[in-house]
Amino acid sequence: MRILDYPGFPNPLRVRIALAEKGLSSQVEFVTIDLPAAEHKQPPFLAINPEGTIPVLQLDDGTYISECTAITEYLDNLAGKPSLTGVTPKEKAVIHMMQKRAEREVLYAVGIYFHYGTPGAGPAVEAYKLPQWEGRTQWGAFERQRAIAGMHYFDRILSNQPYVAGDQFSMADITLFAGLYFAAFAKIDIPDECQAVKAWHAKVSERPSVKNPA
Ligand SMILES: N[C@@H](CCC(=O)N[C@@H](CS)C(=O)NCC(=O)O)C(=O)O
Repeated sequence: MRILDYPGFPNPLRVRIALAEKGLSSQVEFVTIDLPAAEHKQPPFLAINPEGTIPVLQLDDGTYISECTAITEYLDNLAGKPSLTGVTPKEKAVIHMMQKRAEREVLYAVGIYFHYGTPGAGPAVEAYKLPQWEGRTQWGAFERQRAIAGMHYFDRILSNQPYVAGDQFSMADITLFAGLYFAAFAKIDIPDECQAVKAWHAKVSERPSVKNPA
């Protein structure tokens, strides 16, 4: 298996944590896509993933799988415990739902703020984003507030349960962790009053897969 990514970016981190959780780190080869130079927006990469984003998993038969959730699901089904995407129908549905909330309300909200409220990933990448327009900064600011509201939402959830989707660490925790990692990079602090998120963050930061991702 090969992973096409760029180390240190939040979405690649999601898959690298999943690989470490599943004990699969040694089974993948990493191929660096030069994101700051916008290699992911050029035709050869767009033929692999039309969204023009990383990471992408390439299987040994040549199949390309994009989307962190799809990649994580594939890896989860390859190896045994711990399950990251759930076993029972109810677990699978709850993890899917909470993952999506962490993705949209924190990780993607931070991403939009990063691209439209800050200089973003540099001129080569930002040339492929929406051009200058009046609402650009407002949209960034709106999504920054959305990310902070998302943190408050997860604070309420984590006040009542140890992990984002219930009693077990799952793909939903990985997504929220990546969202907070991106938030720290974009200088959006976890609000002081979000003590449950802070405690969860400290606990998850101690996991071997998070301390030492693939
Ligand atoms: N929906 C994608 C999102 C991946 C994504 O946004 N990756 C970022 C890197 S952290 C990226 O490639 N950004 C490139 C860009 O926005 O131009 C997934 O889940 O894999």
